Amino acid sequence: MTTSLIENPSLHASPAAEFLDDVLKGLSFSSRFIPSKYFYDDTGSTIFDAICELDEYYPTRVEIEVMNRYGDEIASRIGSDVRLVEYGSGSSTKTRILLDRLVNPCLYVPVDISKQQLTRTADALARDYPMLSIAPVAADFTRPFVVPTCEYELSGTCVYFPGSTIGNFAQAEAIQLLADIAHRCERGDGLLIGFDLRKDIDVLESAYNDRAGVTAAFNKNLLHRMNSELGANFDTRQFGHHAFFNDAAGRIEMHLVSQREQSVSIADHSFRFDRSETICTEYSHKYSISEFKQMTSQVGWQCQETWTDERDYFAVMYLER
Ligand code: AVI
Repeated sequence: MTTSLIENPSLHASPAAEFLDDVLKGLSFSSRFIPSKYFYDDTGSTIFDAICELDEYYPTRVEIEVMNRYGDEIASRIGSDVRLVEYGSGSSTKTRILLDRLVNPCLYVPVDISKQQLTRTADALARDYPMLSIAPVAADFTRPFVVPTCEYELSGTCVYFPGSTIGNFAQAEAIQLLADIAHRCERGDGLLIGFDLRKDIDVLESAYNDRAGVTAAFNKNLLHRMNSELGANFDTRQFGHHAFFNDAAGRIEMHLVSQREQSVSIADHSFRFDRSETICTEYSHKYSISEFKQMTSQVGWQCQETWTDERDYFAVMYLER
């Protein structure tokens, strides 16, 4: 059973105004930066699903492998009769692995910024899990939002945060988000989180520079979005895609690179770009297990268990508040 979509007030207010503010602010910095959450309109979410199918892009495949292999152990760590709240639910592919194994989950709350995808996913899950109560929430989970409750007696809440999305936040922001999640939880509640591990640079860089150019299209979709939604006039052919591993910062960085000197106008503002000047559009941090334990323990989480694949490419960690 699915309840109707709950919209977070901050999403409802004026998403276009917020997008414009963030773009104008981000393009005014000397190192230009646009938050990666703006990748995910309907087109961006569809392109992201295509990225997850690419040979070079290992994180999704490997995380699914870990979930399939250790799903029973993970489900027994989480326990029965829980409310499962998923941050950035997307197409909820990995969630199905959990839902197939969890004992009597009381309520599933997928939280996502893309309303269309949320509705599609909740409808599909409701068909496949007719006994499960589903309460989708359209929200930017970095902002406060109300988590639906349920009529049954819960043993607790488990926040599920898969997909290494935590890596897309600057480290200080990631720690803040983990602290916010802890504040929204009660003592004994769980956090099941997936994150990408440090590995060979070639493997990392290939994952973000696929041969078919799907990641490049994902990156450039941001330019199309700014043109169609903010009335910007980016010449999308005059920006290239560049992704590289910044070893000192422990992260992949994705950039849009100006191919020539050019000016772009957005609303009443004009921005000049030199040739080779970039807009950073995404960080994707790669952590070690010990680094991640350290980040989470300082904000009230205790690691209970970590599961990884055979090559130690990806980790799924269960923590308790
Ligand atoms: C959603 N997120 C974890 C992806 C990542 O790997 O950082 C987004 C992505 N960007 C390019 N490819 C995939």
